[in-house]
Amino acid sequence: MIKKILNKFINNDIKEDKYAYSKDLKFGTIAKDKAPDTWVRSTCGYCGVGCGLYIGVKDGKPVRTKGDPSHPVSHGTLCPKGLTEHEMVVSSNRVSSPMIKKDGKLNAVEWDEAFTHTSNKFKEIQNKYGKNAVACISTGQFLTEDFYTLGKFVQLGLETNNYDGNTTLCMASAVMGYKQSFGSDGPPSSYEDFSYADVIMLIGANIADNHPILKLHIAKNKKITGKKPKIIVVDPRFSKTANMADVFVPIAPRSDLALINGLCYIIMEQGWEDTKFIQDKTSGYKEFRKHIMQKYPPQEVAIITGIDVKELYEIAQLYAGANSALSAWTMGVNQSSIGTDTVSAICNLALITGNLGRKGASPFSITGQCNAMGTREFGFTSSIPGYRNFANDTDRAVFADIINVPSSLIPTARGYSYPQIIDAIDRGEIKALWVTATNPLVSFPDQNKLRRALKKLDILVVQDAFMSETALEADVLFSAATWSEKEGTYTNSERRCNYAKKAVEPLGKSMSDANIVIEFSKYFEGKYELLFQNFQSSEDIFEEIKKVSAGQLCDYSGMSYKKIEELGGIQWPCNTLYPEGKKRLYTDGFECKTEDGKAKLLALDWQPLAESCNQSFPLNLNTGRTVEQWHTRTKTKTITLLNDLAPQAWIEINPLDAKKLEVESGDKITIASSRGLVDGLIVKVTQVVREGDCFVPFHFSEQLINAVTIADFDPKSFEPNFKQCAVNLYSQKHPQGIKQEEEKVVAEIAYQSTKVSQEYTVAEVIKKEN
Ligand SMILES: Nc1nc2c(c(=O)[nH]1)N[C@H]1C(S)=C(S)[C@@H](COP(=O)(O)OP(=O)(O)OC[C@H]3O[C@@H](n4cnc5c(=O)[nH]c(N)nc54)[C@H](O)[C@@H]3O)O[C@H]1N2
Ligand SMILES: Nc1nc2c(c(=O)[nH]1)N[C@H]1C(S)=C(S)[C@@H](COP(=O)(O)OP(=O)(O)OC[C@H]3O[C@@H](n4cnc5c(=O)[nH]c(N)nc54)[C@H](O)[C@@H]3O)O[C@H]1N2
Ligand code: SF4
Ligand SMILES: [Mo]
Repeated sequence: MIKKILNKFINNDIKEDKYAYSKDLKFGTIAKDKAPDTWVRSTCGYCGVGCGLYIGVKDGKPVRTKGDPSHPVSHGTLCPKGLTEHEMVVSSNRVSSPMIKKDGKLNAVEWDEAFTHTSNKFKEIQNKYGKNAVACISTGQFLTEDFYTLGKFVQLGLETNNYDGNTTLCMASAVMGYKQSFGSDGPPSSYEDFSYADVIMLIGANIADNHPILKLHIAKNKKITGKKPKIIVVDPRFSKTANMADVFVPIAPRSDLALINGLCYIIMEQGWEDTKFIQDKTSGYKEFRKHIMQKYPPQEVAIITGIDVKELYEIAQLYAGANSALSAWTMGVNQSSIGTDTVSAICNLALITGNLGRKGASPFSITGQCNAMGTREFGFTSSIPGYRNFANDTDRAVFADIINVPSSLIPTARGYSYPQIIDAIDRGEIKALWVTATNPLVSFPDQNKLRRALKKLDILVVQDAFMSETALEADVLFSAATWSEKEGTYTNSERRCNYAKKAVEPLGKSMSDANIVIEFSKYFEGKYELLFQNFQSSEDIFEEIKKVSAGQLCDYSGMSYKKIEELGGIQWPCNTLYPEGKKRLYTDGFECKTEDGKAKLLALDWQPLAESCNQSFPLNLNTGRTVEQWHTRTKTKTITLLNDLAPQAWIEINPLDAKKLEVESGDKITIASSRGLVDGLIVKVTQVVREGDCFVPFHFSEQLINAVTIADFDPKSFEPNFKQCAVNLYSQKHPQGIKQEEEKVVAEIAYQSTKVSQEYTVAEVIKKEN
């Protein structure tokens, strides 16, 4: 059989480019006609791991990528997306010219026409309805230089503060959680901590699919510490990452906060806490302890989480017994309407056990997009660049002074968040939307509501490098250069600022995002002169970023492009005190940004889901990713290798639910919530998901699962609750869907609608209802 496959690969009749990888693998060489003339050292532009790579260039086009062996993050390795990234640049889905829609069709135009048309429209709207009637959505996939420029223009040039990013769908809860606990955003950790921890707890983080190169750092652990670390995976779904676990915790959907509080209860009950650390480094212990001991006894927590009391004790003992415990999380935690508090609960657990500011000991938010971290520091969305506060007079004055603008220009408050912008469009308050490097028509929850809102706009401007679903709906399209066609920096999860070099010229008429903004600003009287006169190159922009950050927690002042390249990235803070950067925050002598310099222990409560399972919609829908595809697939859908591996959406359902629907793997079914439905999903019958749960990837616009998801947001971070909503499934044999027995529904409703803090305990209510 294997021979047969190999024969197929080396058969000359087969189109060369389609099987190029296999051929290369077989012969261990690069097909001659694709051998690059030069290799340009750069950084991967997909995920927040931030791997170092070389881009192979031939005849002005990227033709290869290969890992950079000297890079401290990836040591020469890349995942399948990094390995095929050059193909993304030359994809047939690219846009090469600005466009304007006429008679329902996008037509290529010159930049001058696109900018004149858009600026006239923006001015007309702002004159009629006020400055804030124009809104902008940015992204975690720009270079820092791009979105620093964009933020500066939107906030200080267009003077609207209705500005937010797709990062609100992603990292906002981590930002707000860190702020609550430590007084500032900023992951305190290093990837190196995966190599030093003796216990690693991965919560709602499927790193095997989504941050694969991180496994390298776990693999090094045994070599360094002499023993394999214990890995705890907390996830309602037995993800690929769960395969790595010593302890798998199949938690009830979105009950993580209760689980963590329960672990804290056991640790304090047993006297396993780190009293000295609590005393020296934290505040609020007394109230925290009282809150936990009153409300989160293990018996209660077992009911909420579905994890046995005995197992809770085992997990608590493992975590508290570690010399250094690392807890790392991503979307299973952030994407929740109690995401912010769940993040702070994870910080609480780290704090009471003294797991902060040491090798291998940290609460670590892993970032998603290549530059999610950069937007947090310099995005000008939820804070003023350099982690400054809109509401703080000094912060505004200092920032204005550094960039030489009147301080009256700096907004005194954050404007609407992403979901609030959509609501304001729906109400008719916002008339113009400028969407940059994000594709809301696939990635935003509750698509019917979103689509209704967007129809009400006077103008939709989309700035994209590819013909995305949202770009297709644009009135004006600004065609952007993408990764490898522009120069600048990305900052990864461990605060490492990496240099991404330009390897080829932008496609057609497209320009770098920073240049689009700078050129556009010239159509608004005096704005270019006020904001961008000094920006003659990417490095000029980086120099301003350095000045803006000097003396702040995210201090870049000691960096330069040259130094970043030499060192393979630099972790902030980087200044005279830490000229080569700093691996960890909150180490000895490095205080939190709270009033007393101490980390806060916070009394936080688990809350039931906004939408409970019920008789019409008795199952819970979980959504997420797979290793081969990137988000809305604009970048991956034309890459043969990736698409061959994951060509279409699927739905994972438990064998018991499959039995109720009388379906088998490969059959097609429909999924629906009270908001929308998706037809023709291919069934994968698997015990990976619990009975009553199902999982669908959100990558595929053809099977738009965000038509089904719920518009329910964390009130502190505004992050959507993407991972849970009530659905039903419909098969050919069961067109009425799954019917849940009455008893179970009653129990479910009681579970969903009862707070632990209320008069009755959950256990009592369930007993009563039954
Ligand atoms: N291949 C690939 N890699 C990517 C991306 C991509 O699109 N493709 N995107 C990047 C981006 S922007 C991001 S944000 C990251 C996301 O990376 P991850 O957060 O790892 O990705 P997800 O698949 O969205 O969700 C992670 C896990 O959360 C679990 N989960 C669901 N509900 C709960 C719950 O209630 N509790 C807990 N504990 N877990 C739960 C899911 O079952 C899933 O296994 O990936 C980045 N890397
Ligand atoms: N149901 C569900 N929905 C989700 C999630 C989930 O887990 N479940 N996850 C959420 C998360 S964490 C995220 S991060 C979002 C991601 O959602 P999106 O941000 O919508 O996803 P992308 O496909 O990465 O969109 C990026 C856009 O930028 C374009 N682009 C690429 N490079 C460039 C460039 O250099 N310049 C410009 N101007 N454009 C460029 C791409 O073509 C693409 O259209 O999805 C969110 N939606
Ligand atoms: S792990 Fe992330 S940064 Fe590394 S190659 Fe893959 S997508 Fe790129
Ligand atoms: Mo994300």
